[in-house]
Amino acid sequence: MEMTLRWFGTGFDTVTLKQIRQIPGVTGIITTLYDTEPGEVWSRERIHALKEEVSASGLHISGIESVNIHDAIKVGTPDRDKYIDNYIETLENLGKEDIHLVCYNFMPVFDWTRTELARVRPDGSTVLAYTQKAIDSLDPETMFESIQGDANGAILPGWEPERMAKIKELFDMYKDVDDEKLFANLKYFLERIMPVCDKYDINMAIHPDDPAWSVFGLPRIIINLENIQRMMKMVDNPHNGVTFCAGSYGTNRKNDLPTMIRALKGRIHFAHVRNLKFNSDDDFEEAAHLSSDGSFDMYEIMKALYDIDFKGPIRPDHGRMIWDEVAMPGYGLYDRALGATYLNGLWEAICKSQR
Ligand code: DNO
Repeated sequence: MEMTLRWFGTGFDTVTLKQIRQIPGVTGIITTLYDTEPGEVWSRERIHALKEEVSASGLHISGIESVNIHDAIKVGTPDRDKYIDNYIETLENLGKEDIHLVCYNFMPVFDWTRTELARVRPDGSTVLAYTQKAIDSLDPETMFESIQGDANGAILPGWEPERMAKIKELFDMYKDVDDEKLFANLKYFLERIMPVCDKYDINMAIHPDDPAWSVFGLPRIIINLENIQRMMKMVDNPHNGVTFCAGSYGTNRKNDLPTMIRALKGRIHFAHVRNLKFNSDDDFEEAAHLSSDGSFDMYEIMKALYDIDFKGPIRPDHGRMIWDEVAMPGYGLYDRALGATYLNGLWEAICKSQR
């Protein structure tokens, strides 16, 4: 595996490449062109400039998170081919710039959903949290307004104010889309992009729906092993793989994370590893990466990745806000640096004990 950190780019991230370079064992950057809209073509020039900026800091780009999918593709509207053509052009430009990993998601309307961005934990740190009660008693617009104040001025991926401004329109677009339709639209998209992925050896790594169940009545399909296997079988190409996000699949306590990892051998192209603490089945908060701070056994997760001979990029995921840092919720420097160091420690111990 290669330890990486997500970075949103100059002007969007409070964390600098120089700081990331100083986290021991982190060599790769997972990034994006944060100011592009879904459906837009990424020019080769801009990708090249991003690459140069990252390599000037002594790091390199290990993958893109995300190239977002236009709603027309997810809904399957008549103009979807235009947006798929653009997506293919972006993949082509990434391939020409020697970038071979793309993380994306197929969640309708929202990306990940949390009901609080700054829940205070007993140690005084603040974390992202989710409680089903809040979702059941709010409409999405009210929820956006209620969490926006805790975003520390950052634009949260998937919760961009322009999108939220047309939220009613977005919900309307999806009114006839159920799970089956979403699967069919995903298949259509994957079939069209696989030739360019084959040509440039680009691994597509779908990110799970977070939380791993339907929110606000919207369909959500990338939620468990059965559905991932269905997705991989319907377009059976090794470039059609997954981002194994422990914190997202782990929201559903029926998902046994180490078993899932072992079953996905060869098709996990990217791993997000973090811990959650459950207060009940439908109330959880994000914890430090350390096993004893949350509900997951992080050793077993890393051991499963080791056992499947995982060679791709891995990154610590949402961190707590600690030591008075002010940053995008989940994406400060300090706790993710602690997370990377802890995961690297587990990995070293696993490797040495297996010799
Ligand atoms: C949340 C992230 C997601 C992820 C996208 C991938 O913090 O893991 O926003 O980047 O779902 O497209």
